[in-house]
Amino acid sequence: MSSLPFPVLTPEEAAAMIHDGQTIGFSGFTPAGAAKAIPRALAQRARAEHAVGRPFKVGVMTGASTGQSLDGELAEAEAISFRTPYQSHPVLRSQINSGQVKFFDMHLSLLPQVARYGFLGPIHWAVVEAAEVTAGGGILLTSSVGASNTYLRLAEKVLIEVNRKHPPSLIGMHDIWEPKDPPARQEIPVYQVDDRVGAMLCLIDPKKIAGIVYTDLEDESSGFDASTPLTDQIGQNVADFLVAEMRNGRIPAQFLPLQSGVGNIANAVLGALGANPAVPAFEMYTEVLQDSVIPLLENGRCSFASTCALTLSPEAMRRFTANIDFFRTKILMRPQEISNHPEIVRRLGIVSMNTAIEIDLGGNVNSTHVMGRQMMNGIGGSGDFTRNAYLSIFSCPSTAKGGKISAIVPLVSHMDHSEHSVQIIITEQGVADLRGKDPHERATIIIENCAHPDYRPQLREYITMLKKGHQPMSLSLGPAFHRAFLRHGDMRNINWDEWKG
Ligand code: 0RQ
Repeated sequence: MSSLPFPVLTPEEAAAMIHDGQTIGFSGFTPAGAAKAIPRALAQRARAEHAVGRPFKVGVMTGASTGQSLDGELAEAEAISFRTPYQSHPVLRSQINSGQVKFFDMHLSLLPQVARYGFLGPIHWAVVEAAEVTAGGGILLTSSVGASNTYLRLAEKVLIEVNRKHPPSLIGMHDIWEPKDPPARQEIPVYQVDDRVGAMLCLIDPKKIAGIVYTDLEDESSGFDASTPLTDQIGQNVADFLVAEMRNGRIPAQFLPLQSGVGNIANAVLGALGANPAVPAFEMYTEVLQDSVIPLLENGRCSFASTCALTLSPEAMRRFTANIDFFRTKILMRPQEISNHPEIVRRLGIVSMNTAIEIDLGGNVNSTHVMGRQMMNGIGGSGDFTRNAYLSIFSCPSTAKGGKISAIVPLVSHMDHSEHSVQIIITEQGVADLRGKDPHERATIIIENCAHPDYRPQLREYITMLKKGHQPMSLSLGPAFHRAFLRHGDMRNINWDEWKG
């Protein structure tokens, strides 16, 4: 079956090599390029061990979130002890929130260097999906890079899933480059979005490769819901704002590279930008490339995309593969350390567009925790980009849960992005431009331009009740919206007297 000097294993044989308590660095940045067969077999193994009363849990590190075969199966088998840096699976999420799984939420760009510095302990295994492996230890990654290049280098032993769904013609789409550690660190030589600076393959000591598992499995990216009038309106507001910035000379006429988060809003924003003739053809320097960018690359509205992952639905992936020679001239996939690196984000002047769970009147953003306690997914790359962007934008619907929750609150219940990094807030209601504004001016603009009309009167009441100070802030009344939701199931019609004192 293989002319390579590595044992060909079944997924079960590969999983049998991994021991309870070990730490694994898996490929996968979103479900794109995630290892699939070995984690499934590992979950089976954990179930079998648990059935005979033996412990079996592993530490799971990836690039970002993954799909059912990795996070899903391992969580359902109760086989995860520790997880970093990002996840989005409902079962794993509930295990994190119940304290069953320890989750370390971190900036995605930092993960590879933190692993190199030894802050996360030894990495016993790298389990990585590849399109091809060479006898000399060259590994052609598939639809993402994530942190695979670093895990492959650091891990004591390596298992490879060679996935035939990904053609060897992917060669040339990856740009593998890793910085040296301080004090030998130098600049990253990416000066333009399409600069290629590294290798096409990850190169490791072939003696570390414990075996290869052959698979034929599609990525588990499901695509996105159809746009709605609400997501379309947010997308339109973002596009209109950027066009106005360009007309006012604050964005150069040739435009600036865009980063966009994942999800339906991000898809709608890119759709609106692509459809707007006033926006010139743009580049993307981003971490995740979604379905909406494929037609934009085809029709030239997006001229080049640097990304960490191709998070494409199976249909979009087939379209990409069928036209791979074209896309090889338009896309580069980089390690998350490079796709999200603050140095490059600042240098290229990236316009970052991410989604918030809630935003407060000071301009602080919560991207991760519902009601301050329940982890949603993690900070992901949003902080890497926001803190260093030329223009940082956060968008979200003005309400959640059928209007019972306001996304604009007096005080965020958890803070990921501070007022010092957040510049523009956009909901379906409008745009709040916070640049150069005093905290009290910000509060008024956020209420009048972005809050839902149902919530504006009570937000106005809040700021009129405040004692003088630099921030629009009350330690007793700030959390009132959240406390009202927890007590009454609705943030509307707040009775301030209930929360005074
Ligand atoms: O809940 O799933 O039960 O319906 O949160 O909200 O509106 O569908 O938006 O899917 O884009 O997710 C911030 C979580 C938004 C995401 C977040 C509930 C809402 C719904 C999802 P349901 P939407 P999205 C690139 C950059 C951090 C990482 C990041 C995220 C669910 O964008 O994880 O930006 N960002 N990475 O009902 C209670 C509120 C709520 C709320 C929304 N105020 N209170 N629930 N919801 N607001 C990606 C990577 O880094 C890889």
